[in-house]
Amino acid sequence: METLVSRGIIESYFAKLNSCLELDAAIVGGGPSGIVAAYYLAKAGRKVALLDRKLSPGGGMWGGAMMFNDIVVQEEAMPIVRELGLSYRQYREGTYIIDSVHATAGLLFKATQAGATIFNCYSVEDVVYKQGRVGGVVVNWTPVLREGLHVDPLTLISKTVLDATGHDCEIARTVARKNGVRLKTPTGGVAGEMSMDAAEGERTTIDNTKEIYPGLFVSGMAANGVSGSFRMGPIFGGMLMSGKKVAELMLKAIEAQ
Ligand code: 48H
Repeated sequence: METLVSRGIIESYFAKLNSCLELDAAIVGGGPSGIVAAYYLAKAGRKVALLDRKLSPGGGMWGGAMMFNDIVVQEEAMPIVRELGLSYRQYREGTYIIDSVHATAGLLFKATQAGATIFNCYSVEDVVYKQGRVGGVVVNWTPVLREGLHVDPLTLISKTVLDATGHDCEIARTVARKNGVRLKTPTGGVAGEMSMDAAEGERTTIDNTKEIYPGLFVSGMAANGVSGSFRMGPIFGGMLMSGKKVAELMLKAIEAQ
C-alpha cells in the first residue's frame, strides 16, 4: 500500500509537470487576477499553468480586510462572480459582499476544473528571454530559495507570460533590470504604486492591464504597480475584471503566433 501511494503521486505529479514544459500561458502569481486569468484561458482550451510561491495560492484574497474575512465586489464585476457560481449577498445598491475564504477557494476550484494546472510552492525567479521577447518562466522550489541553496532552476517555455505577482510586480522588474529594456509603462520601468484612491485605483487597474513587453502581460495590482497608479483596498471587482481582460489579450496573442 505504501509503495502504491508513493508511486501514484510520483508518476502523476511528474506526468503533470512534463505536460507543462511547453505552455500557451504561464501565469506567475495566484492572487485573484491570476486565478481568473487562468480560468478564462483554460476555458478557451489553452494549456495554462499558474505558479505560486506559497503553499496556499490565493494571494491577498483569503484575509479580506485586516483579516476580517469578507470582500467587497461592485456591480461591474458581478457577471464574473455569477459565471463562477460564487455565493454572494447584496450590501447596498451596486455593492456586494462575498466571504473571502469561499471566494478564494471557489476561484481556485473553477480554474482547476476548467483545466488550469496550479503548481504551488514554485517561485518564478527569472524569465526566458530570446530575440527581444519573453518566452517562458524559470522556476525553482520556494524552499530552495528560502534556504538560500545554490540549486539551479527548471524552465517552462510559454507563448505568453503573465505577471500577476501583486504589489511587487516581480516579473516586470526582473525583465527590465536584467535585460536593460524599456517596458510599455509611463516610466519605461516599474513606476511603483501610489497611495489609496479606491475608485481611481479600480478604474486604472483595468486600463493598465496590458502587454508591457512582447510576450509579457500584467494584471491586478501588478498592472497598477508598473504604471504608477493607486491602490484600492479590499474591493476586488477590479482584480476579477483585470484577470478576465488579460486572458482575452493573451488569447489574441497566442492565436497570432
Ligand atoms: C511565484 C509569486 C511570485 C513569484 C509573487 O497580490 P495578489 O493577491 O495578486 P492580485 O494582483 O491578483 O490581487 C491583489 C489583491 O490581492 C490585493 O492585494 C489588493 C486588491 N490590494 C489592494 C490594496 O490596497 O492593498 O497575489 C499575488 C500572488 C501571491 O500569492 C504571491 O505568493 C505570488 O503572487 N507571487 N509566485 N513566483 N516570483 N511573486
